[in-house]
Amino acid sequence: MNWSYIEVPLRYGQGKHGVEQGPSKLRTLGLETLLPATTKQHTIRVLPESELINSEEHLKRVDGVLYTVQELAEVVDAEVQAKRFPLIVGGDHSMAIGTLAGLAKTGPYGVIWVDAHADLNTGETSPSGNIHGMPLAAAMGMGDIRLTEVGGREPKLAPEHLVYMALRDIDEGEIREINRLGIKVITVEEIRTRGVDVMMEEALTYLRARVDRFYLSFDMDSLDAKLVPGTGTPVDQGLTAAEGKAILAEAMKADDLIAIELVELNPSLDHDDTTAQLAFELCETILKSKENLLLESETV
Ligand code: B3U
Ligand code: MN
Ligand code: MN
Repeated sequence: MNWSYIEVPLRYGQGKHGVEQGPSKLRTLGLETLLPATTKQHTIRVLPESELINSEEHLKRVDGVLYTVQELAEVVDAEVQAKRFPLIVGGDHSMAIGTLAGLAKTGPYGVIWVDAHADLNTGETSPSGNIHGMPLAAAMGMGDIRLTEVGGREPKLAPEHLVYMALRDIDEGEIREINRLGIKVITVEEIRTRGVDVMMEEALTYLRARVDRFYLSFDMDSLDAKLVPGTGTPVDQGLTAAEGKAILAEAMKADDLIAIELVELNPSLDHDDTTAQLAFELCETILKSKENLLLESETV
């Protein structure tokens, strides 16, 4: 398998400084040594703070988000077309507007969204105006046209092609939409009682009945608040580190997985690099997955 490693040092989707340093922190911890030699590396550009003009109350720093996600959409599309497997690291979750739009260029796909939050707000329903709480709504064609039209007019994702995992902090408007659209939700409780492998199997069976490929987006706040001080909005009652790693390992076993994303590491908020270290280990789980090693040795 040929890898693509895409860094997205974006913070404009939320209000806290530091999340833009997620990718450089992972590099400091040695991430580059984990990347196979043939990996194609990219760093997506971010608008300098001095050039930010827009700050709309319901769509904060929207110009800064748009600048980055447009380029990310193009890069993701190009990498998938080149048959490389992108590992995309952030950065805040608004970047996924670009990932979702980029993947949509080559046709339908499923999504496993591992997150404490539903990220299904629009400017109207958002309690914060932060775009990192909106990427899935934008991808489904809901909300401000500047966000929904990244990568083209058509919706980038159908609600029945989405599965949430570890959701537990959902806004009122989001609950309404999840129910109205009938989106599949897998809770921490189910993961804990029935097991990661069983729930991943359930998620994949659900998606495979509808689409022939999927991507997984992993928000660091899917993990329990105690484990991740270095994320912008930690939430209690989340996944254990072992559960998080097992979800990624299970996903990596699937040969219809087309991309993976890790977001919302904020090194400035971290305590003694514990969250960064955990994010590094999650990347290690992804990059050292057994199937990957097998494929690597096959090509030597
Ligand atoms: N749902 C809230 C909070 C939030 C969303 N994503 C994160 N936090 N990380 C919102 O602002 O949309
Ligand atoms: Mn998120
Ligand atoms: Mn979240």
